[in-house]
Amino acid sequence: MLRPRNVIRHPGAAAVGFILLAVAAAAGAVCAGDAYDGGPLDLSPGDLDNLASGGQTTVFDQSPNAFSSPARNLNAEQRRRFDAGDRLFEQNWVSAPAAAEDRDGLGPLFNAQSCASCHGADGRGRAPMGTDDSERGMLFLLSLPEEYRDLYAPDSLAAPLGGPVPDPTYGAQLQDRGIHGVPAEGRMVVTYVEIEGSYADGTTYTLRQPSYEIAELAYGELHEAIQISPRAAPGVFGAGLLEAIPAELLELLADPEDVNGDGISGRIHMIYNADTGQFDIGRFGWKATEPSVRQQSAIAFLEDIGITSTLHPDQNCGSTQRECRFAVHGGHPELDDNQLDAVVFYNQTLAPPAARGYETRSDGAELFFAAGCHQCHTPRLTTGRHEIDALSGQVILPYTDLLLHDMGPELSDGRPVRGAAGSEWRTPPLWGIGLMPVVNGHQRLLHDGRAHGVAEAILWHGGEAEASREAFRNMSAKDRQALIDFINSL
Ligand code: HEC
Ligand code: HEC
Ligand SMILES: [Ca+2]
Ligand SMILES: [Ca+2]
Ligand SMILES: [Ca+2]
Repeated sequence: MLRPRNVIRHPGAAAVGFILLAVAAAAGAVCAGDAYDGGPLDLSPGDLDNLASGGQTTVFDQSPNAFSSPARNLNAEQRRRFDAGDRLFEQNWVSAPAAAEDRDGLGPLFNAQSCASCHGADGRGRAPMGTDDSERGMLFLLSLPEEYRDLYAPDSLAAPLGGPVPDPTYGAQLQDRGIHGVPAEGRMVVTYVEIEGSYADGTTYTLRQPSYEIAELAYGELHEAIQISPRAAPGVFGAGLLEAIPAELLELLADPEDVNGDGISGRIHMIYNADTGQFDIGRFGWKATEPSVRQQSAIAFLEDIGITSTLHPDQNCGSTQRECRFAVHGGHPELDDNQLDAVVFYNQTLAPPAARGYETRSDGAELFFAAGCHQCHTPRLTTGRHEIDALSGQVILPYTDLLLHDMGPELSDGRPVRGAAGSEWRTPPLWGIGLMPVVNGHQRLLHDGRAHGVAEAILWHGGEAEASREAFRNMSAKDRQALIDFINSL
């Protein structure tokens, strides 16, 4: 079963993508019938002609609803659960006390009233542009450097690599709204400076370098050592399939010491999972800080909407935020376990949309491999067992290895958290990326939405991905367009 390990760890074998493919294809043949048959090691550009990004779960929909359908292989009972979760994902929470008891408890501090207001149509949020833009698709995470842990988060000392050290007043996230009588913590301010650059053929381009500030602080100064990490809301479809990728497969993809010498050193982000009391692989969030859809959803309810659950029973108020602490709450907890289960099931079973444009993809697919994009954006994986049967054993095309990569100083948020440095990010899945303009009306990419479209996203790649970026910069205009078209066909 582990025979392929020797193959990909062979020093130098991966220096040229196609050599790896050739070697690995042989390994795939040897291993036919083994647990990882159909895994990442035996693919070639032609294999990507397969359009069913989510295996049997795939939906064939290119409309504005493309990210919002249940996995095609759910049964009738599961579809009803999906619908119940869907309603909760879209529901607007209101402040307590309210006649509708099962939907009150908003805030006291919050960023949005529903999950869907950031993950619009289950897709990507957008960073606000300028000062009067009410777009809700982004948030600011806050923390202090590790040396402040014993001062401000002594309880977390017991948990190795515990969560972020919060700001003593503002906590771990900036909430830019409050219920009546509770001042919002502050306002996110994003400004951009334009940077000029050029491709090898002389064609020029402009990138926007963002900077982030917080205005109108309502509770005094932030700690002088505060670190801010801006995050755009990613799409949520396909989350259950990502959860079902076997740990062994991710271990096979990881190469933390870059033993094979290809300049790529993806790392698994191990996260302490309070649910299971053990360390699990982080899979969700831009730095892979959450090990499960359940953990990600429960923290979103608390920090983004202000809704408590059995996982997070305390309101999101800092010790000096008086109005927040004395505000009326919506029950203990505000979200019951059945409701959390329904939302989790919904996110797990939202299907990825099929890829498109079979006829025109082949040149772009070859360039994708030639530029080494596949070294992180792993095209094809096979899921293992998931408690939801429909997600088990699926051959999927997510274009991610779920690993952390050093993306260089320009993409660094300067905020190391848990085991991830400021410049380390999880490879985001690329499935559905070409449908973002149809579904969300924009294609703002990367963790903070700074890139307008695929070309800019690639041009921001640095660190381990510098060689890939340079390969792209050195392509002819025709090849660049073919690669972009391929990405947009996913
Ligand atoms: C204020 C905007 C906002 C709201 C509201 C919000 N989210 Fe998110 N969501 C985000 C951001 C930002 C991330 C990335 C977090 C990170 O990088 O750690 C995210 C990540 C996720 C992910 C992981 C996706 C991935 O592949 O990494 C899931 C699942 C998710 N949210 C579900 C929910 C659910 C369920 C709710 C409602 C309870 C919700 N979100 C509410 C902004 C939001
Ligand atoms: C070393 C690993 C690595 C390589 C190689 C790599 N990427 Fe990425 N890619 C990432 C990571 C990590 C991010 C997220 C960075 C961030 O958000 O700051 C990313 C982001 C992206 C995005 C934006 C995705 C989104 O949802 O916002 C696109 C598009 C993309 N990459 C395409 C490519 C292409 C095309 C290539 C080859 C030319 C490539 N990447 C090579 C790791 C890699
Ligand atoms: Ca609340
Ligand atoms: Ca806060
Ligand atoms: Ca390597």
